[in-house]
Amino acid sequence: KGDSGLSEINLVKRQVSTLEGQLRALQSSFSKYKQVITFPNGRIVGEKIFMTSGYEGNFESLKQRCSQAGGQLASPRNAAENTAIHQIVALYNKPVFIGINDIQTEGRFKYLNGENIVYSNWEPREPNNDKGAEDCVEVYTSGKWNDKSCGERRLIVCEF
Ligand code: 291
Ligand code: CA
Repeated sequence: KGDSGLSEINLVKRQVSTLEGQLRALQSSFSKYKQVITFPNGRIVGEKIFMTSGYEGNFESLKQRCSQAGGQLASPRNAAENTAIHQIVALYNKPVFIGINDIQTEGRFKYLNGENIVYSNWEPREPNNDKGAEDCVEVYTSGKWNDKSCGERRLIVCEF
């Protein structure tokens, strides 16, 4: 046996340090790719990426486009996520529909998965279900929310 245990250890040490170098290179490459893909139409918050393609359509059409792309309509669950969406709204100067609605039960706003919302950012006096016909939610250029008819056309923002 002799010193074969020691040379095994040295072999593993060399492999670890090779992997450490490869990991550092991958991390720096990944961080550059994140910068590139978010310029200028995307934002990263934690694990989520928010992105617009510039497409505009009604709620159903936006929902379809996002899932077709492997994501879903942006569904802000906290202030940081709302800020990211607001920044995209401000960039285009166009309000967006988000993945929240009260289609199922008037006045009970839910995410697309049916869960009750955990965060909101309503404009004062909203939601008002104007004309009894507002079940979708738009983010104004102020970042505040308004309930709006799902048939209106709005800018798309998906989350991935
Ligand atoms: C008023 C408010 C909103 C409402 C909106 C729409 C306008 O804001 O009552 O809560 O969602 O009217 O009813 O609809 C159309 N088609 O213009 C108006 C300010 C932008
Ligand atoms: Ca409204």
